[in-house]
Amino acid sequence: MIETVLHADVLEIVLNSPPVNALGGALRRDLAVALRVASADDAVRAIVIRGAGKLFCGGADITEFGQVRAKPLLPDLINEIESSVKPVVAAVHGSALGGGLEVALGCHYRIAAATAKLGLPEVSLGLLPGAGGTQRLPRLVGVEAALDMIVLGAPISAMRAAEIGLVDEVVDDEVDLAGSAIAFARNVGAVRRTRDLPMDAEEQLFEKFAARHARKIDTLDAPKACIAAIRAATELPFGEGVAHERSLFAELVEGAQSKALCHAFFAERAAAKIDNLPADIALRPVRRVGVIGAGTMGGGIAMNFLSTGIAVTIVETEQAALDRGVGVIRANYGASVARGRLKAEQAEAAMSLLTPTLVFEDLADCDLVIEAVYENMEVKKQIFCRLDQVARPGAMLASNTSYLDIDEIASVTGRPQDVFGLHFFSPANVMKLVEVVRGAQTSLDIVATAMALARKVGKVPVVARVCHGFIGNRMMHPRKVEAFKLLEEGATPAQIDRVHLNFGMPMGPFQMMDLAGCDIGWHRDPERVTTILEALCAEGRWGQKTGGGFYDYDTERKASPSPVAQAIIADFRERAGIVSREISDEEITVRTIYTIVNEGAAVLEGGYAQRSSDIDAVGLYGYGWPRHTGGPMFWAEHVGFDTIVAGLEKYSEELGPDFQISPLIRHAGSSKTSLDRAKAGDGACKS
Ligand code: 3H9
Repeated sequence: MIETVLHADVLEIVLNSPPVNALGGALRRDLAVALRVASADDAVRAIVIRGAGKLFCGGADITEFGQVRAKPLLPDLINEIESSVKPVVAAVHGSALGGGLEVALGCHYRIAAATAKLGLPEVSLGLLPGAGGTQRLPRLVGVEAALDMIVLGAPISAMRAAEIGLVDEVVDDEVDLAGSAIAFARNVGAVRRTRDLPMDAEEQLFEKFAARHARKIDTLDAPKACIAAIRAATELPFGEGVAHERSLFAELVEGAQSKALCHAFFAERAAAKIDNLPADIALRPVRRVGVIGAGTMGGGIAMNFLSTGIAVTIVETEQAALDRGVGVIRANYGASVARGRLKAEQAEAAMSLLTPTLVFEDLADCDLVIEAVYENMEVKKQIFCRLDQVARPGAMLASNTSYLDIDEIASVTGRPQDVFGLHFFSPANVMKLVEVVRGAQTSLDIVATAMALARKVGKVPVVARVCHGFIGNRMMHPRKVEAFKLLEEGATPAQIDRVHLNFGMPMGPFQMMDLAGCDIGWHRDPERVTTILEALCAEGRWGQKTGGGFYDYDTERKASPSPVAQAIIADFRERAGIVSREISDEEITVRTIYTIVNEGAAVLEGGYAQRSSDIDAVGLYGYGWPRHTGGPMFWAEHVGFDTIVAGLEKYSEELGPDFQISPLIRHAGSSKTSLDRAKAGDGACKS
């Protein structure tokens, strides 16, 4: 856990607790012992604390939250570091996050490698820095910079840290950080305790900050508590401020939002794991990726690889489409450069890795080929048939289909073991979710390679099995069906969308349709009107792009309720002989949110997802499900599966005879257990 090396009169203490040097009970105990030994040893004049492996420290051990924590507690340990009469220097490389940065703040000086990141991201776990961070950081860097770091939670670079006074020296990466820190510690004069630094702040700073970030803060407990704790730093002596911070932390850690956000953190990481994967499985090398189709999806997919330094061959059938696709990729990079998110030379480097071509045979040297053409089984089969002739032996062959049968696609090739689904979400260069769809014959090393590759390009991959719509689209399907039925029965688009916005979704179903285009999948015959959607399309209301869909849009694309759309809906009801009725928000919640949960349970029950937290990751990263609820399955467990079932039963008539309550969710509800346990524990519910 702790290694110590004496360099003449400076003791180097190394935190060594893989994978992230999290400050669990054992590491805290060993660090406290090392500090006491150093303080008692006359040969030691100064101390350096650094991390082994790829980072300084990832913070408190999140798995300990909600349990009795062993002494010393982190705040006490950090007080002990700060109280040392011998200078203590933190040498930060990789990351110093959360409790890790709080340890560094307890040290008297901090030096950092140029590539290091420093942050207090506790807010994204529904917490605040609970080991003195809210009291020390504002004393060191000022209230304004502290508010940014603590309330918004984004880590900063070593350079920025030096600018605001968080670190005392930045060391180039080629220079030996430990050596520099030891020299620094040897030469530094007296100790300098952050807790003793003076504190002042302009009173309105807090109000201004809260107003500026109202949208981010509004429904969340942690950002408000962070602001309150920093305010306490400006009003109370250090000791009292720390006590206030501690009580706010204790409240948050017991709260529903923090539990949900910690669940989301682990759900994302659990999703990357493949059940029963042999530890020694060899991954296939992926040096060049082929993308078939340079449309919006193909271009977005290509960008993920280009941005990570992986060469891409992109194939189209016509020069104009190819030029258009390459133009969009170039424009997207240009926009990132203009916004300061990317350097011009990085954009150029990415573009230089792109090979556009009209020659299908150019895919021959690709290690992975991703087909991204429109959703038509016959077209996809033709492409895979051709791909089978062209691709080199061992190449991984993926379809980006959103719902088609991967096994049927694989069946036209002589190598079904190499075929799988790689379902990106639109816009593919932005959305984090990727479903890695494992066909009946897909070999395990392909799945493992695809998962690792997706992580490498910054995605959150989730393993899915073949079913219509896989995990995400299948789970969300009932929401669309019920939203349209509710519209027919008497609800308005704005009412249904409001229920979803209040729930925390970034958009309601009708806002989403207007954004994507109401005409997607429309048969283009204005005379044939059998649904409200067809009625809108027939009137040229195709969504934002035509200035109107379910809502009207002004030139800035700002939405307002549409009397025209309402009249079209009313006319449709009249023709269909439907007498509209008042619909409650509760009914909308049950029919468009509980039904998502129910379908998610059916996905798990059928074995199409490995675990219920994977379904949460899909909701969070593919559909903007509110993170502070933990995802659809976690939220439902919190609400109570029996409550979900009771709601669905109450509206069974409205849901119709085809709607089935998942036996798994019933079982979990009646036995008051989790979905995973219900699935594992009861033979009747196993898939
Ligand atoms: C805190 O500090 C509270 C204090 O203010 C007050 C206390 C009183 N604990 O992400 P990776 C696991 S709150 C336990 O894949 P990377 C992770 O689950 C904390 N486990 O690696 C995974 O396990 P597995 C504030 C942790 O290299 C493995 O380590 N700190 C923790 O891509 C590898 O993780 C944060 O919010 C932890 N703190 O990224 C930082 N961190 O292999 C949270 C990670 O079984 N951590 N694990 O799946 C991170 O952001 C990233 O892990 C980090 C490394 C950037 C450090």
